[in-house]
Amino acid sequence: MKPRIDLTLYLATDDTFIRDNSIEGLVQQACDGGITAFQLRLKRGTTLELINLGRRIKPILRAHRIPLIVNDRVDVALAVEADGVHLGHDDMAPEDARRILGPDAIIGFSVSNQLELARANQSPIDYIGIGPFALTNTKSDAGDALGVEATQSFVAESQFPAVAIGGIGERNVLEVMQTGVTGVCVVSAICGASNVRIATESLRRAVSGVKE
Ligand code: TZP
Ligand code: MG
Repeated sequence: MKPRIDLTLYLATDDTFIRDNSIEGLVQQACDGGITAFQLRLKRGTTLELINLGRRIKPILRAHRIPLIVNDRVDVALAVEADGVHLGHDDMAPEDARRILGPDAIIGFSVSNQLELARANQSPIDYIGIGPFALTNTKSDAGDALGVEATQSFVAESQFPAVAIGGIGERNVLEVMQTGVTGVCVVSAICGASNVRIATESLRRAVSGVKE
């Protein structure tokens, strides 16, 4: 059976914020604080390191019933028996990922313009990530900020539930939720926080408050 993905508060990781072996601690605190979905995203490191990391994180996520999604890498998702993958326009095509991973895998697709939205709507996916919502230093090739209006129109035209990503934090999370997205995906707002658990709790409160 396909696991459910709750997009309310989706955490994605980034190498810059991860020191030594602290990722398990970060994931533990973020789970305790109330993330609802998790994406393993590292731009550096070997394939072996990524797989080993995925294997270490999986039991923490499982204990909280939070799905493990692997960024870009279908092979890594298979190796660690993750719940799914998140793909961008230059990653493996969703059709191929679906064939390889099967009907129960969760597949996410990034959308930053109309063309990608049109492609997403024809693809065998489960959700889209719309972004960047605002300026971000976390992803150098993220592109121009979409802001409220473009995000809103992408959400309205999407066949799939949508999460907004890029430059989202406590200061603008309410504005983001006004676009109709199901939730928000953040990297620095949680990974870069001095207290991961408290930052997560407060973002979760804000997003869940809007959804009630
Ligand atoms: N995709 C679009 S923007 C982005 C990704 C992975 C980075 C989001 O990071 P942050 O720190 O939440 O702005
Ligand atoms: Mg990608």
